[in-house]
Amino acid sequence: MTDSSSGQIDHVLIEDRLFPPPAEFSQQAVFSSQAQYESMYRRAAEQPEEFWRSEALEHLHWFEPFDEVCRWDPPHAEWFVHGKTNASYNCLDRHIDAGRGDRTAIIWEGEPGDERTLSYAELRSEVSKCAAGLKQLGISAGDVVSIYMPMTPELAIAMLACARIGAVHSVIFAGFSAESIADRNNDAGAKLVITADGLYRRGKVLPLKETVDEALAKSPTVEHCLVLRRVGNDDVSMTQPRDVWWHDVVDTQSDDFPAVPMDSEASLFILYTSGSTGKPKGIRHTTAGYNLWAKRTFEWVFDHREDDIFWCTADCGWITGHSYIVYGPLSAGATCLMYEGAPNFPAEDRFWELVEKYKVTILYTAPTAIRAFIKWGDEHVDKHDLSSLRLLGSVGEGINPEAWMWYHKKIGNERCPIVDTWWQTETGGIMMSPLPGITATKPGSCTRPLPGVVPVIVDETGNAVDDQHGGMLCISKPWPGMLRGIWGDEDRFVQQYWSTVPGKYLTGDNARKDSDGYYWIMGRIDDVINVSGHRLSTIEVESALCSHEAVCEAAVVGRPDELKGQAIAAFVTIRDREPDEALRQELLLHVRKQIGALAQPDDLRFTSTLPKTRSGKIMRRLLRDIASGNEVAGDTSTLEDLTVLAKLRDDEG
Ligand code: 6R9
Repeated sequence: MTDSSSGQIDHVLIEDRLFPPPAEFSQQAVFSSQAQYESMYRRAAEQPEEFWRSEALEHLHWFEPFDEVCRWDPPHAEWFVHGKTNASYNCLDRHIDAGRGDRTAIIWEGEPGDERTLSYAELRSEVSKCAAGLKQLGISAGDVVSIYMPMTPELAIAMLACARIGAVHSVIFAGFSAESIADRNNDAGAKLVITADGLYRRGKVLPLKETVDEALAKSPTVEHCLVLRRVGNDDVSMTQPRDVWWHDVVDTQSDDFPAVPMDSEASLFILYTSGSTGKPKGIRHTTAGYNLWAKRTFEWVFDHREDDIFWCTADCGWITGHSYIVYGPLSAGATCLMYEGAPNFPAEDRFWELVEKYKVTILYTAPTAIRAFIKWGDEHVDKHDLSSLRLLGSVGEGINPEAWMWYHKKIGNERCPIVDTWWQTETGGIMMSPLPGITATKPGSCTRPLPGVVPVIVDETGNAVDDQHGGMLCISKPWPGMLRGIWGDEDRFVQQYWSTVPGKYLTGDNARKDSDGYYWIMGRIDDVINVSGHRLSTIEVESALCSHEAVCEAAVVGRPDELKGQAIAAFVTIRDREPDEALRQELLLHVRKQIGALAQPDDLRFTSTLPKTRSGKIMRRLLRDIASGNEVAGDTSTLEDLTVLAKLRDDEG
């Protein structure tokens, strides 16, 4: 351990397992030698203009060429200045122009088991009709359209239709409340909301339109609501002339609507992320830079090949769905599986049934799902043939090494590389990840930065820390996919991301670089625990707990302590065993053995659930309040299951 007075984070967890890529994978990979990566990384860092000029010319369609690659006036970047392109053109027309319109773009399965397949040509027809429908509803370039829809092809179609006419989409995850929708509509000044008559979730129908109606009562800027018939709920109330049906306005249009040439820096979308307190931030991404970043990171990290069936299990309501269901894979001409429903409906093997049925080759999912699969038991996996899989990905949270090992053994059959991809809504696409053909992976590390990403880890004074020490992760150079702002809030943009270390992008995460140059994300800056002057990362203590076979999930937080400054409180869910005092003692001892007495939790509570965001991230902020015996403060609108807090209090009793 090190002296923590400079604000560095102590690193206590040792992980020395190493998994080189299988030879048969490397031989055919996009990146097949370390030298290829090194030279590309160097070119991107040393001659960014030249590097990105040729990337942009090769990988995007240009209606009008750009005259400058990057104009960087910190914290403002413009990429491919004065060029004109269109993200929907890059996702659709480009492939059709190249004679590949018959290729399958989207294979979709609904929760009840209905199926649809759309070729690139068919998808363009649908997108064109929707674009024409939007025009008819008075939407033009620059207008904001909120999309609150189930995971149907029409959700992707609506996004691409906005892009086609230059409207700015703001996708709102279809689990948010009326209040949250209204907040987002009002913040963005949305003119149109696209929704559906309902959404299937675990066999039930959720009344989406009702929720939207409630939101629209408080959304004065919205002029129209476009409603897709998904569940056949004809009882939905349609307020004339505001509300119109998709089948009346979209299906009747011509299927030939040309993409509008858009400025490189025209806003493509806004996506709201929860701040820890206060109102959500509308992260703004623009056209060319984002599109290029989504495409290239998809191709690099997922080693995309012609015959792949790529399945990203995220919802389009999150950035992962934007970049790796829609813009990345479609720009790359990939075939994607899109699934509407829950992973445990009708049974806990639904994902594995889908992998087997559609012969999925690349699976991209989140640690929260992996932990749920572990909890549900291996028998659900064992029922299915997963031999089509060749590559696995993880995103959203740090993946605890034991969950990584389960994913590697049980899903990957020890032959599929795992790409643990670190990135954020703000970064537009993946920033750090193994390249599956060349990177030897270490469970729990997102390994190294992609070409164009220049990370630096700093202490509280903004000075770079030495390797092996944890500190705040910043990005020192602009990259094409970076956010361009927070919608309508320039001050917050500057203050939140660019003020702590002037001129560098502050990610809000802590990280450590090891002696091989691999990065280890150590959790959010706000979650660091300070025990007797030692600053500990939540994830390391959690991973130590998770390495005990009885533990399924763990969350640790600091609570005030008179002697030590902070004490460690752990919340643990377990499997295959009844929790009791003996197990509690066993777990405490286990942590002590794994990472030392200093990191041993002072409190350890068993719980049946942990509070999570709607995208499945553990909300440590709420646990901090509970551990300290305080009322839960701050915004809880992103909490997935509001009953969790009550349950945690009950567990306490
Ligand atoms: C893509 C996405 C971003 C935050 C990020 C970090 C956490 C995401 C991670 C990871 C460790 C990974 N995070 N991927 N932490 N390892 N591979 O999730 O975007 O919803 O904006 O969240 O998620 O804390 O800062 P977003």
